Amino acid sequence: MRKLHLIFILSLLLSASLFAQGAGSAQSQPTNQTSFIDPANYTRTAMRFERGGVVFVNSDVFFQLKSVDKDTGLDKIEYAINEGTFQNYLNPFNLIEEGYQIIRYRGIDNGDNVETTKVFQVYVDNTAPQADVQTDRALYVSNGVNYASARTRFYISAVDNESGSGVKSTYAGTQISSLEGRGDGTRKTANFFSLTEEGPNVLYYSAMDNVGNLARVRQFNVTIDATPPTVKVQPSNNLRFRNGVYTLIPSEELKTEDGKLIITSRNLLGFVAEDNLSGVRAMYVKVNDEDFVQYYQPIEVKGATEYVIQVRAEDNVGNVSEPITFNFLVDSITPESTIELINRDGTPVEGQ
Ligand SMILES: [Ca+2]
Ligand SMILES: [Ca+2]
Repeated sequence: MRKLHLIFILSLLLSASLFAQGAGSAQSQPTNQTSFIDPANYTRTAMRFERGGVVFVNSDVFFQLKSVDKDTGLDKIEYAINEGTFQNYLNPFNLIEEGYQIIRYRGIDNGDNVETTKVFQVYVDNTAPQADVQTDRALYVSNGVNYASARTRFYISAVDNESGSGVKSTYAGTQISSLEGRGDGTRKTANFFSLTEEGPNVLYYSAMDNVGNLARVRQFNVTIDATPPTVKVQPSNNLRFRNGVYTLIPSEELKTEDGKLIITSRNLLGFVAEDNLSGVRAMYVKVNDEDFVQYYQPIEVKGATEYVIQVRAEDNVGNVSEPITFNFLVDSITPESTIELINRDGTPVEGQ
């Protein structure tokens, strides 16, 4: 009884040489350790990955067939790809076509004994994952500019191609030559990160699958707004601000007390807010003991009461200013008016 012993080996092509690799050469699983990558200097190498008994390779992996016959000696090895016909094996070969592939192979000895055909099944994956920038809250978009706050949490989502080896890691960073590992492409706390530098940011991002296919680096432009709006009293022809004190014209002769504004009745108190980047979304006012309500228009003051008004504003990415307190006094003094009879030139009319 003659026996054929065939050994099937996956060989990895490194540089110009072939090195036989054992079955344990799968890439390590993602870890919690931070890793960095320089995409411009990254070159995919031969990689094999196994999950649940399914083997994935990229097209840099070459297949080498070996067989040994102890009796009459080996004549040849034949192999066939998928439904193709058997051909003589001469040199290691790789698989270019992506997806599920079957390699059938058999040895034939000098006594024309044909080994029972063996089958090796493999998925070829040369396609990088699809990566995208995601946030935990909606961005504010104005004039084509994306705005986010310093509290906005980002993550890189990534999905590998169907029948692919799966996402190994996403990468992102503001330095294109040093992208940081950002997790497995799913939405979870460990994968979130923030951008804290105020102003325009360019976020570069990519993702790699388990057989080393790295997605082309893309960039996401976002402006970080970390500063809440500022609020102040609305400028008015009736108001003057001098020496640290508000004075209302024509009540200029009235004194102010402790920096409080003296105004006349039937006046309106207006407030304005300014924001540095994303713009003001809303203002809120609190009049005396009332609750904060959204501010839409100047507040009409009535009666000779004291007004304590707090004002705060929120920008379009959710930064809310601390309340600013303004004190106002309502001037209820009725002006004393007189009437005089005069000539066109302003001189008193005779007979008065
Ligand atoms: Ca893939
Ligand atoms: Ca702002």
